[in-house]
Amino acid sequence: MNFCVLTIFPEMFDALAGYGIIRRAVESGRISIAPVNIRDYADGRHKVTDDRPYGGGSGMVMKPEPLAAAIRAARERLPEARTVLLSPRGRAFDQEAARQYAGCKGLIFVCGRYEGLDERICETYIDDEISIGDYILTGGELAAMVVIDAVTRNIPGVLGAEDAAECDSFSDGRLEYAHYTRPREFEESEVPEVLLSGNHRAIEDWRLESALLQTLLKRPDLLEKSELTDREKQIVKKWCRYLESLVSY
Ligand code: 4FN
Repeated sequence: MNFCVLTIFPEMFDALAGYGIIRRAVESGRISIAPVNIRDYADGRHKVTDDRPYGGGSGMVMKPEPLAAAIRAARERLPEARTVLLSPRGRAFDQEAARQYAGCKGLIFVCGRYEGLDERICETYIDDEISIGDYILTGGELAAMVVIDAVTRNIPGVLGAEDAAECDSFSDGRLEYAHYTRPREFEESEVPEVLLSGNHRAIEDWRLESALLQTLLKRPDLLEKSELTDREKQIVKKWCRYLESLVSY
């Protein structure tokens, strides 16, 4: 997968490409991350990328000409790519979208700064608008990094066979079970006995129960969307009855 990112702060993407799984994905050639400085497509001695808003008001707007030139250049490099704007008005980016984007031929991300882009760029040069969540950011760059990170781990070969992205489909739409490692006792707290038993059936059962309980307690909204098997429903019901018993009088 080839990612191209249009930004006025290309150096920010060194942080993404320089570490861990993303770094290895770059080194193995499974992905490339090419930041393009929008300023390189700006005219004049000062290479200005922003201007004052028509109609007045505070803040600055990203000028359309440098953005259009940068997008055209990126499309020349990646003719089959989708052009995606990171924007608070975009469709909510989720795991389903991460999987779908992983199947794209290429992705060109446009990162806003200041108050955002001239609207005419959004209308004519942008295929998708996506948002990583409802909070105010100072720019689209961190959002683009979140999306590149989540998309990359769905690309075949990026994760080891051990924790392949397909394995996520099990934990899909729910939280993971609680994890433990050595030592057996830490600050007066013990690892659940069953995890030391070597009984793999019992461990699998415990982990399923743990995952469902974590989700029920901490992210019940996820249970509404996820499709549970009859067995899983039984486990959730059992815990609901137990939790009810704690507050009944
Ligand atoms: N943000 C809100 C309402 C109005 C403005 C903002 C805001 C960066 C260029 C956009 C924000 C959030 C999620 C990109 C936010 C995202 C951005 C994102 C983003 C500078 C203009 C701006 C109601 C959501 C709080 C600044 C709400 N996902 N404007 O943040 O780019 O991708």
